[in-house]
Amino acid sequence: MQFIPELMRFENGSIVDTPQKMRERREEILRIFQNNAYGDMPSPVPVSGEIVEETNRCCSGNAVYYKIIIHCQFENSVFSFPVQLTVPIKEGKKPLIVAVNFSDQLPHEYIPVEEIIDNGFALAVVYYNDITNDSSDFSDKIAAFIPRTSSGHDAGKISMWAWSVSRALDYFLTRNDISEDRIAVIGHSRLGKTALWCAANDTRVRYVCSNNSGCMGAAYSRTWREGAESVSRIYGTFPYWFCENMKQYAENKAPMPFDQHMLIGAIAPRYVLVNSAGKDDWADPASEQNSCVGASPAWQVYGKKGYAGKEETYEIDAGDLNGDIGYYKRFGVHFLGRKDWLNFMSFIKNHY
Ligand code: GTR
Repeated sequence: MQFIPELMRFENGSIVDTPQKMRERREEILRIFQNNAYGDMPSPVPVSGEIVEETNRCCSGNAVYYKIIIHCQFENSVFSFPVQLTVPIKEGKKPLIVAVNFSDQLPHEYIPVEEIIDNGFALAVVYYNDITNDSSDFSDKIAAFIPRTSSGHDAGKISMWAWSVSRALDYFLTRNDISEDRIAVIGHSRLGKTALWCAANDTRVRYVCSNNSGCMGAAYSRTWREGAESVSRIYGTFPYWFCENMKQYAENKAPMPFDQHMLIGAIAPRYVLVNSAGKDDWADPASEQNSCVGASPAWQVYGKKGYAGKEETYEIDAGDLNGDIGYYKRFGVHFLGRKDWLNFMSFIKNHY
């Protein structure tokens, strides 16, 4: 695989060395990823939320649980999807973590609701199959509302899932119990890729955690190693996550105009936590860490530090949660667990 991208250089060759230029570079990077990787991010549409279930008995009386239907108004029809919102019972506006997840079950093995509530966070769960199926079927749910064209960069499924988180935010930000400047998004694996892509596009997301997101998530493709997923493998198995233009890179027919430090860099100067797992070779923990290092100049141009951890590969159960970009490699396998959540909540609180 050949690579041409430099984070801090525009496509026309000029250097990115001021915050204003970085903001422009961000636009360019988003366009590069839309045109060559994830496909277009669908446009926003007017949104409303309808509460269909509510109980204050949640978490043994510590939280209010709401089931809400988000209605997205397209030109001639409405696309609706459910979200679950759990809000601690206490005064004032609460920070919100939106988890885009593999299940609508709650609690779920990936989501320790009670502990999240005890830490003072409101929690919203978006179930990805409610948005569009994780398959090559582009006729279901939101996919049916987005016309397919011959552009080569129609929205892939990751863009659709990311879009839905932003539409849920449109609604959450109308509520008076949610703190608009403390919005976080978390996702695991393919949904960790989704969380990063959502945060890159949506500047209302102040904190993002990609958990074990690997190839086309946080992992730097340039430092790919044997045993890890490659761009060719991921596109070969899951072409529908992406757009058709990615095929040429998967087949090594053209140099890749992006790498994942650029995706992370597009989130600057906001906060990114990259969580890896020691036994998750497929997601390439060392390359996930390398992207953090590679993305840092996007923060430095704002006078911030970016990644503040080690450059050498971390041992197990080590990392840094203090930088603007955090990185942690926990013990164990591909999973979103309690330790990952504790890290994310600490990371957020470190950056209030
Ligand atoms: C794997 C895929 C990874 C990762 C993972 C997951 O099969 O190759 O990129 O996304 O699935 O989402 O669990």
